[in-house]
Amino acid sequence: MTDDLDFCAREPIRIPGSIQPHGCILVVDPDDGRVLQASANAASFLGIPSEDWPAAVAALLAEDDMAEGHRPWTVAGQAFQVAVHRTAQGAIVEFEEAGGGPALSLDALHPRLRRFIDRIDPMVEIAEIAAATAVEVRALTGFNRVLVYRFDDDLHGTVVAEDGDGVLPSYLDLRFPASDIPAQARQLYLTNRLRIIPDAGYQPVPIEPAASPLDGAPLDLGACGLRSVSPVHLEYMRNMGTGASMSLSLVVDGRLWGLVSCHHADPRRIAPPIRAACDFLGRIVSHQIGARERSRMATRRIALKRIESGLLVELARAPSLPGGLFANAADWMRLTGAAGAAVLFEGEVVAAGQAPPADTIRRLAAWIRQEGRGPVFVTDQSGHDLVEMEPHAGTAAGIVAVSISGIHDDAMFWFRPEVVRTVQWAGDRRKAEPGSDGRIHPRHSFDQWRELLRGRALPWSEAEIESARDVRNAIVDFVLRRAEERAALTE
Ligand code: BLA
Repeated sequence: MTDDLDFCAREPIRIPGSIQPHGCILVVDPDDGRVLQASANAASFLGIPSEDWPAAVAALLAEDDMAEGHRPWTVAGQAFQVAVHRTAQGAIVEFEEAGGGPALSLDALHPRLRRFIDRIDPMVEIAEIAAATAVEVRALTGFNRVLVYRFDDDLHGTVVAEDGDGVLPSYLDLRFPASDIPAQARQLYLTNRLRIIPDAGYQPVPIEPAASPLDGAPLDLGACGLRSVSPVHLEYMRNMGTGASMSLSLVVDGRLWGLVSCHHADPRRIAPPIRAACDFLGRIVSHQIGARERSRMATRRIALKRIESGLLVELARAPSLPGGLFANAADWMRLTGAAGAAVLFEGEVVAAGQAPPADTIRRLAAWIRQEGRGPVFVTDQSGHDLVEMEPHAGTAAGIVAVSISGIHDDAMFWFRPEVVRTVQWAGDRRKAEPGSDGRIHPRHSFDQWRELLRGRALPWSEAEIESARDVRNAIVDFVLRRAEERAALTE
């Protein structure tokens, strides 16, 4: 799949050289008001000839309020929704028709959003927030189907909530491969939080001239709502049976946590004020999810910290580190929620619970050191990191290892067994294949495809990894102190 990812990641999505036809753009030199570039439909869309363009935007650009987002603007007696993006290649002015799509007045939007915020505020589970979000976005926009889609560590995503009217099939609980949304698109979606494609069957409108007169480069449309989208993605939408889409980014702590993805069977426009409300809602939901994740982490940390302090007191009293750990095996394992644990100390292995054989642990420790994977090594798929671990998936598919010596292989380990899972993919993900044109095309079917996932343990949480790191620091001190005491005795 990596080849597909690379292939798709080369799609130059910020510089398509064209826009979608539900609006037009003018690129204006902010210094002299000259129009540098325009979409080929500008004269017909605005209803005025090119000589009149500079006058039509002069007052707009002179306004102090250069906030992002659309506002009403009249050109030659005709009402538009206008947004301005200031870029190094000039001010990009986007025009859309006023009143395109279903309307909801700002007066009605504000109390709606406030009620929504009040509703999700007391929710404890992220799943509840996701479900409420799908319902609210659908109520605001009237799309046939709204999905909340969450990324995992492998960048695959799962549909965790859905609201729909039954016109489009349900994708709830299905997993979509990482290659459906390539890296440069994810990068762009961190800053550009809302995308809309009102008609997947549209004819792109070229930008003329193609190169910016200011720097000779193609016009960067990254910030632009009318940006023409990648043809591969349009093919994907047609294969999925969707005529229109809108997606909102859910960004938590600077990373793309997920998307709210909206679909319609037929073309569908959403007016800028409703898009603005959805964008706002996406930001609120992102914050709420972040808050829930942080509070879950904090609660778990507090519980683990208690176990950790108890264990450290016991270890301080114990005659030796391995002896102390073994005598307190239950707490030792609970520290990270492991099913087994081991320590390699001065060449000896002491293990508790479900752990692989001592020789395997020694080789694992040597490998971690040689490959520079320490001082804290974490995996939930050890056979993937080190082939030798494959036969031991039953005890050690998941490993947290922390080194406790600067010079030897000495280390502490926690293990988790493999948990075999079935994943329901939306379509056979191996089916994105090169066509006769040598390009990679999206798969044609999104029918469920089951895959048995082997060799994987339940992933370690941040709180658990943090707890292993903490105990490592304490033990390194402890080991050093014991060594110094012994040195003092022999002096
Ligand atoms: C973009 N792919 C996207 C987007 C989504 C998806 C949401 C953002 C654009 C939008 O808002 O419509 C995928 N949509 C999904 C997924 C779900 C969904 C996973 O609703 C799940 C419920 N796509 C492919 C292949 C390639 C590819 C093989 O399948 C590459 C060859 C590319 N997808 C691709 C590209 C974009 C994209 C290039 C960026 C489109 C753009 O913004 O220009």
